[in-house]
Amino acid sequence: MAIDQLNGKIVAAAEMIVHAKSIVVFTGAGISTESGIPDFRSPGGIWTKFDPEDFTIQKFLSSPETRKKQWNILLEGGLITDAEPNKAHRAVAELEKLGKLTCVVTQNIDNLHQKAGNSPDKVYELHGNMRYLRCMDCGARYPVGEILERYRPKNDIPDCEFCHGILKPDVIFFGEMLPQVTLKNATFHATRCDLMIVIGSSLVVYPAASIPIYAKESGAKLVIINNTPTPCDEIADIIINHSAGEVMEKLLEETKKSL
Ligand code: CNA
Repeated sequence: MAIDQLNGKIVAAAEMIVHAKSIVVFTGAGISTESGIPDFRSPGGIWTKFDPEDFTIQKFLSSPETRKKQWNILLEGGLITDAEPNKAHRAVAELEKLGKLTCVVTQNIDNLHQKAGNSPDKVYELHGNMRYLRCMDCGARYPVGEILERYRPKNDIPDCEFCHGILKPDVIFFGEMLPQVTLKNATFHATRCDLMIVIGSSLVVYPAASIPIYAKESGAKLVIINNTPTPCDEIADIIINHSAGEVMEKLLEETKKSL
């Protein structure tokens, strides 16, 4: 994208932010690639290495062998890391500090919005959070690090310390329902905001990808910041096909000039 064109789009998007009364930011794996976490669909992404068919809740529950395979995918896939938030996460957190953010709706499971400084009660995680594990029998929730310390040396599938039930990452597997209260809250804010900013999502995973569509259908302006085209481009007001970190940093600078 030519620099002039990029700057023009950033100025226009900043103007939308300045005038908006309620902004919802919707994020996907693309916001975290600059923190070193691979996304799903880019070259080198997780689905170029692993088969999504191996990642269903049915397989997870079917046998210890399939669970072990999934645990190894999670460990090798780069989703459990000590990654740090990047410029894009920090810009989103700064929008909250400036009083310009109603909430973040994220498909990510990496906890980086909270780590960047967004209030946990303003982050709606549609697909859960990889930093935690939950016992499928008694519901006990564990920080993932604690369990990995037990898992790594023996390479044995961890179970619940209290009831020896199956421990599952506290994330949504294929075939599982999204957390309904979170989805309801996210939809509520999407249908009432006047500006929706999508950052780093292919917008092909449903029902999450409905959120920007609900916003647009309810009258909000839609800005999409993503390296590659999305199926929602035709309804967007501004499309910026460029790096999320660079764009968000510039967008924040430009917005601050007029606040
Ligand atoms: P996706 O389908 O992998 O799409 C990511 C999009 O981001 C692609 O269109 C890329 O072109 C784009 N992209 C990648 N890097 C950048 C960048 N630096 N700047 C701008 N755009 C970029 O991921 P979605 O989030 O759309 O799909 C939803 C899945 C991915 C959810 O179920 C997530 O849980 C899952 N996921 C999450 C993480 C994470 O938590 N960090 C990592 C990998 C997958």
